[in-house]
Amino acid sequence: MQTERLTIAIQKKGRLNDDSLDLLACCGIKCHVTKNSLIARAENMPIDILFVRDDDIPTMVMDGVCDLGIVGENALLEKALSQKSNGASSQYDLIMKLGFGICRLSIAVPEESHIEKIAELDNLRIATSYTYLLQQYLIEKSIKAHVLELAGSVEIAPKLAMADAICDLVSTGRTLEENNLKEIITIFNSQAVLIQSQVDLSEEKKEIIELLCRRFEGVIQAQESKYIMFHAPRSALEKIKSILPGIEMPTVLPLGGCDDQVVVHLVSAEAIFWKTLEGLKQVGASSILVLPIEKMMC
Ligand code: PRT
Ligand code: ZN
Repeated sequence: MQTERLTIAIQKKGRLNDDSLDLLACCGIKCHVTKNSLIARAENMPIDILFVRDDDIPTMVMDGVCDLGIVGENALLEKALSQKSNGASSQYDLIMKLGFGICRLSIAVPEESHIEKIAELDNLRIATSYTYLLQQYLIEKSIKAHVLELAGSVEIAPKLAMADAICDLVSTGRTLEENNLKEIITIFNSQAVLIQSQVDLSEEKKEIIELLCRRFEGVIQAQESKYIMFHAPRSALEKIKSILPGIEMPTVLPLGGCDDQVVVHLVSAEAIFWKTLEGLKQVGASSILVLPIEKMMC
């Protein structure tokens, strides 16, 4: 009998494509992807990757067409709210946040506008591609603004006098700046997420999902962590513990030929800044190395 293949939908082209493919590759899924691939068969696991528009991923997972999907939380919630307004339920499980595709959905107004607070948008026009997320926010804040739906190039609406404000995704803020707009409030913080269909899956598929989730977690955890190695005087170990976050269990080894010196190895779950390294140096540490971690399994 042929093994059932798990299907994962990812964005075909765009901001989430590279990171989604990298994540799958880091999890050990080997497949050959060409520019025009619509589907790629993993060579070493019973998994098929489908390449689709990001906007279609939530529906494909909710309808059970795909077992898993990687999509921006913004696109997911917008779709879920639109389903709700049509009286349909949105069935999916949010498995985990993936730590990439980080952006925020913000309201912005022209630089020269006197508007500073959200309450001042009462009765004004806001252009957006995210009508449901925006409407939900306006209802929560009891603001009666007119929401104008635009499929793209939302930033241009104030220039064309179509709207007084916009509500769009921001990451660096450069696009707002280039269009002479200033952010007044963030209504939603987003990142890529892994979602799973609620359709009943075979035991085989459940097992692969479990294995994949463990690997996803390992990769994400590894990306956030750093491996640190340095030499230090044995007498400075207590001071070092107060400088480094999460150092309860460092590996301390003798340094060949020096009784009063040790080699310290540890994994830090937090970012390591120059200031921390300078602090270590001040208490006598030397040969300090901070290395990225590729995979991690605790
Ligand atoms: O073709 P397809 O429909 O699949 O792609 P798309 O064009 O609809 O989406 P795409 O690739 O632009 O974005 C996919 C997902 O990436 C979004 O749903 C978000 O979850 C995430 N993401 C992260 C972003 C951004 N950052 C982002 N900055 N999506 C869009 N932007 C746009 C934003 O709309 C604005 O035009 O980038 C501009 C602002 O960027 P900054 O850096 O100038 O602030
Ligand atoms: Zn899209």
